[in-house]
Amino acid sequence: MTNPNPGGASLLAKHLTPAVWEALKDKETRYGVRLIDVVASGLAHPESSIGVYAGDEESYELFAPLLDPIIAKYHGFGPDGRHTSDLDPAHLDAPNPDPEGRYVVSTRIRVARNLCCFPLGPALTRRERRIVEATVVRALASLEGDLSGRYYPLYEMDHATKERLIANHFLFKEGDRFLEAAGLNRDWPDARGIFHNENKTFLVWVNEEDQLRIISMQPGADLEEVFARLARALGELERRLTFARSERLGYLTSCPTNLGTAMRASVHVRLPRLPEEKIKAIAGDHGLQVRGTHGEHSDAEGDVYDVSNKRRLGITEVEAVRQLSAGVRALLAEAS
Ligand code: ADP
Ligand code: DAR
Repeated sequence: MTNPNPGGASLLAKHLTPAVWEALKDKETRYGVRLIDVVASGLAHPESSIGVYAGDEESYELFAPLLDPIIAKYHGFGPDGRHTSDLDPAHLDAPNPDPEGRYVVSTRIRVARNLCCFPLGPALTRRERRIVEATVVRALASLEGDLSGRYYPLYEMDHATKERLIANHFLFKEGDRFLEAAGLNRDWPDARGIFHNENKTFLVWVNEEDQLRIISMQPGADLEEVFARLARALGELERRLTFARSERLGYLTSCPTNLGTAMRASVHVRLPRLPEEKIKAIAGDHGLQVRGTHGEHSDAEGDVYDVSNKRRLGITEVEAVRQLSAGVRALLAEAS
């Protein structure tokens, strides 16, 4: 089990001072979210890198004395910032960095979304979570063309199918200790599931860490094609659903690391000749983070690394993908 924060203190530990605790400990949002709920995961797991999860939109205002410094540290985004989005594929200039497929195994771009007028995952009741599922599944059922597909509720999925989808990077893992402590796995597997099209290039996770994780992915390094499919899908879903977002923070998510674009654009890249520390150094120089072959809290297998944008707030979607493109080019230049 990897430690996401070897040796370091979580951002919660750094910013939950006695003064902040005194100021916020008796506050409660209209959905009943209290400070102890927001910090529960980081208190249960001191090895957390961040340690907090918001229970609703109001949490980001009511508990701002704790959450704003954490947001500023992670995203470099101050309390007076205003997030802007740009999902126009015409603005993206990110030609395929590996057209011969020598290094990049696959590309995946995902965004998190939550429905407006509901709490976020940690504060959803079982009934609310089922309403979210039904609302999202109804919207997905009306998608057409290459975005059309089928929804698979988790409780109907046999173990072998689940394991195969997880191993092939299509389905979320289960039992994350940080999500468990945040209350995000409550009533599992009720109202959780996955939607995907025929060839699994467009997928939507329902009620995992966020209420939707909307994913475009395919083999190879055609960042522009993956981005265009995601942008098209988001346009269709925005016509059918109203997502939680704020002027200041963009799209709202349970973990503050996912605010703003809520986008993680990643490549699986095989780099057998580069030491991991060198890969992390080059990625870091380009604002990128390195995860293992099976995503967060996993190790690399067969020299395949998950390289993705770190910042999601105060940067547009186009800028995030351009950042990934530039970082991948730097890695391939070093690897060849
Ligand atoms: P998230 O992407 O939602 O933040 P994870 O880091 O756990 O969460 O990744 C989710 C899944 O997506 C994992 O199975 C991971 O291996 C897979 N994944 C991430 N990037 C890629 C990629 N470029 N190609 C294929 N699978 C990927
Ligand atoms: N492991 C938790 C979450 C960090 C960000 N990743 C998310 N949100 N999946 C931590 O605080 O380290």
